[in-house]
Amino acid sequence: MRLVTSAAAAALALLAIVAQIQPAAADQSYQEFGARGRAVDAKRTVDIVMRDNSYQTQRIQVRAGETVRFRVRNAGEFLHEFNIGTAAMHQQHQREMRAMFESGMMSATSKDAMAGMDHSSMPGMNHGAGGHGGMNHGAAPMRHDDPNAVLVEPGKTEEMVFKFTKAAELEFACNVPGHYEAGMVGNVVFSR
Ligand SMILES: [Cu+2]
Repeated sequence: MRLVTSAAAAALALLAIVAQIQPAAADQSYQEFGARGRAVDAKRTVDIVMRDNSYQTQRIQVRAGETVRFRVRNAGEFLHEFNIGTAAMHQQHQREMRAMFESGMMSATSKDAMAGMDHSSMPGMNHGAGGHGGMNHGAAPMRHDDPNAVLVEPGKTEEMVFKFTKAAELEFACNVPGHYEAGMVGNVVFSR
């Protein structure tokens, strides 16, 4: 019995280690409450206006099962994000974003500060040859393709269609370094 227990403990410890070394880019946590939506299923469009550094709206109301089209406009002068997740997910994403800023992959005004540079030889970038349209970064942890988040450069508007599959305690937030702390966060409220 003791042997079984210690074996189980060892397995748990190993799991904990494996969980820690999982690449952050593989964060699929959003699947616990949502999925990429299809535009054809969206019966409602919610306009989001972002400024430096706040959202015009502090609260979004949705229903479980609903697909919403978010039209996200950046009326500020800096790069901003509209990301739907739990507080823990935002915290994790803030660490990743900070790393991207520190590495120069992103800047205060650009989500792809290295566009146009030849960085195909950089380790971990995996851009392949050609086809670099600024969005499709393959395995690089750019997260441009996450169904629950969109990065919008100053003056631009982007759309994101998201299906809320299950009620959860969610926030929409900007994880550009310093912005969440400055108050660039709001609540997603599920109504029945
Ligand atoms: Cu921001």
